[in-house]
Amino acid sequence: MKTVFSPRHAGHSGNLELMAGEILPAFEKPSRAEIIRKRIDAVDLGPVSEPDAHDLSTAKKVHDPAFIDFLPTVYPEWEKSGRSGTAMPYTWPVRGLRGDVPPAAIEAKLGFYSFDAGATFVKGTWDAIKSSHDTALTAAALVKAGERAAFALCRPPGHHAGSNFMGGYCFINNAAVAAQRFLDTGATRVSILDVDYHHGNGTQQMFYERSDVQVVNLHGDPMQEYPYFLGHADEKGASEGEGFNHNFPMPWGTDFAQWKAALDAGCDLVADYRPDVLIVSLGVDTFERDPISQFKLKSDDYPEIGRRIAELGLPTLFVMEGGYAVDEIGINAVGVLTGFEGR
Ligand code: Q9C
Ligand code: ZN
Repeated sequence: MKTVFSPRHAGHSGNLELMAGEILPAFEKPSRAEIIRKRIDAVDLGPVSEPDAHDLSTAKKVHDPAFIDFLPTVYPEWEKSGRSGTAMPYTWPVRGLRGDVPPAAIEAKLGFYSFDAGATFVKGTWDAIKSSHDTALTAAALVKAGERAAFALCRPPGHHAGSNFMGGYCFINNAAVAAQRFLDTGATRVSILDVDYHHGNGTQQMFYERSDVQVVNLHGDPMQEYPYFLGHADEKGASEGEGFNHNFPMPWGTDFAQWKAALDAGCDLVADYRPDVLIVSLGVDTFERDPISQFKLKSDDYPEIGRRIAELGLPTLFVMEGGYAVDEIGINAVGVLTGFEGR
């Protein structure tokens, strides 16, 4: 399997994170991608190439163009207002406040375009976001050109980013942009299967009223788990999109036997939809030793996930999302891919 990977992800580095009353180094850090990259070589998964530059026109079909235009301005404006370090929001236009007027102040704009404090910026963040977006589109082009599968080793991840909001380490929704690109280049139906531990709230929001992108999510129950405010089983899609969104919330402590039953059910829904292409939002934060997650999957389970997905027989784009147990992230993420290849 071919991989697309950009060293420019590394500029998104040294970010801080608000975590249970403390400010800590962010869990979403450069070594995640570097260790996956090394594991690809160690198991000889296949060639790794850098992304081509893509314009943002496809991103602006699934995101509010004003949101996309905002992202590269964040850090320059942050510095212009005399600040340094990590840019992050601290105030949000919740129910009853004005959520329709972007303010002028940079700290307020950060809140206007986010749902939490988890999408943070340093100087190299925009370049990393753009490289991650380019990585997804370049890997999508490989699948479009006839590869059975390709791996977009995206960093930063994307599935928490919605049409006009960032959060949860995510800025541009790489999987959603790839889905739109497939539709714009001949596909009629695309499925997104999100196996990250966290609900892909951004992906769900973007396609909730659309029938051309089926979204299937397996994740921690939003009653207990981040991102909390979306991802319940009764969210089935609306208007045109009714019946095309599927959620499988699971409780803390879920082991592979339980999780695999949800994967089987999700794969059956994908098969019934008969998509032209499958996009897998690949998070491995379901791992038993993930530092911020509460499922119990073991390293041996990940190849099994890949084998099950391969049984669908679909052209498949894997897009990297979460996974914070850095020591095992390469084994687990690449394990899905080697399992998909039947080895
Ligand atoms: N810092 C992905 O896996 N954690 N994002 C909330 C407060 C946020 C996860 C705890 C986790 C975001 C792509
Ligand atoms: Zn996650």
